[in-house]
Amino acid sequence: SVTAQTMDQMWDSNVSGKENPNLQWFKDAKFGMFIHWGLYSKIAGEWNGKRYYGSGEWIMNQAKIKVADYNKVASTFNPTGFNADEWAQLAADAGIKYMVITAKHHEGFAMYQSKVSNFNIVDATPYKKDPMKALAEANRKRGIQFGFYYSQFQDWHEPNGGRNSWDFDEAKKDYQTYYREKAIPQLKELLTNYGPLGIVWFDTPGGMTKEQTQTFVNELRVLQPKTLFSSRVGQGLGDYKDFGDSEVPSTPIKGAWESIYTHNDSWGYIKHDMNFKSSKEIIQLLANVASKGGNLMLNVGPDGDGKIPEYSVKFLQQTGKWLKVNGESIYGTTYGLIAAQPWGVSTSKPGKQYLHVLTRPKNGKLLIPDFNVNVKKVYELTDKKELPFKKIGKEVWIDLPLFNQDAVNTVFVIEYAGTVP
Ligand code: FHN
Repeated sequence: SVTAQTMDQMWDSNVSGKENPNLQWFKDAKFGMFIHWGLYSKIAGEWNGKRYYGSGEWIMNQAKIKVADYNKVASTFNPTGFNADEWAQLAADAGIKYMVITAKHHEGFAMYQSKVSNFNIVDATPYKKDPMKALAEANRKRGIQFGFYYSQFQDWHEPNGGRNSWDFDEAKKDYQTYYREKAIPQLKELLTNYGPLGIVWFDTPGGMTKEQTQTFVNELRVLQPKTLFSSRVGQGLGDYKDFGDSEVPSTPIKGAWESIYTHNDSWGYIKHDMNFKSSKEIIQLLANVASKGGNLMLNVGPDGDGKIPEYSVKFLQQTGKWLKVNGESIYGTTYGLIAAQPWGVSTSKPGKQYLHVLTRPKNGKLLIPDFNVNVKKVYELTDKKELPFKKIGKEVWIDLPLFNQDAVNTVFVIEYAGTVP
């Protein structure tokens, strides 16, 4: 059987030492959508005729674009193709339970109406509307938790913004001024003007001591005590752990945590091709992350016109189709009690193990080792058809029916009495 590491061994334990009571929805959700959308979506990985591979949202840094030149992009940004209900419906159809969108990325541009800085979508672009109000509403209408990503330290637009800027002299920066004049007031706008937020997703910490971060967190929490803060708020003060980009822990982990992935090598939209994951890879990634006890937040990058690219729509619709019939084996589960096997991974509910068979054994027999419990029945999740099984010592052997190997993971269920040793 499987033992899970506790969070304390994984990262600075939460200073309060107790889990946020509002985490249950998050732990049950399992599947979120990350959206990176900003001026970089319009530049789309190409500047002055030169292409930049990889994270499109870093184009300002990669091409060392001067702030004055980058500001001009705002006057061409007019995403008239944006439709909040379309995005939220796509998320709902994909089986998404929460959505986190970039309110402000490192470029320093606010994708919402900000009174703190006029470098925002309403005051600096011909679009002149605030997409975030409509998007928040469209998600809530569909029961999807809504939240914002905010780059709280890196801000390449501001003279005192942290890290990686090239227009300003690092030695002359006053981070506290930046926090006081921009980051904190903008975060307060987001926590005040867009209704109940499920999450504020910070990225990445810097320029503050542990005490200053604690004060920062306290100031924000009072506005919406139920909102979850991601661990990249820094100093161990988040409500749940975010692993590194595209990182999945190798062993099951207790507590609330999230793996974040983008389906290609970029978070922001780029116009040239990138290697994409197929929906089969995404579904197997989701099963693998859930089998370790965590959530997968998968990124899409809408383009400069406000459209989610066709390739993203396709894999989200296929993922949603699979979840419609197999969602019971993902949503509300905890980490699997059967260690990962050559055939696949498992997830748990009381008295049940869901077997995500990613590769059918050649002899058609599924071995469940160390499963010394009283097995009541085994069946395929979708058609509930019972399967023959044999208990030999501590092993359970299941005769698998032939199934379409090209289909994404097929899920079988073991119902049992007792506790897995
Ligand atoms: O620098 C950012 C990057 O652009 C992207 O937003 C990712 C998403 O997790 N976070 C930072 C790199 O880890």
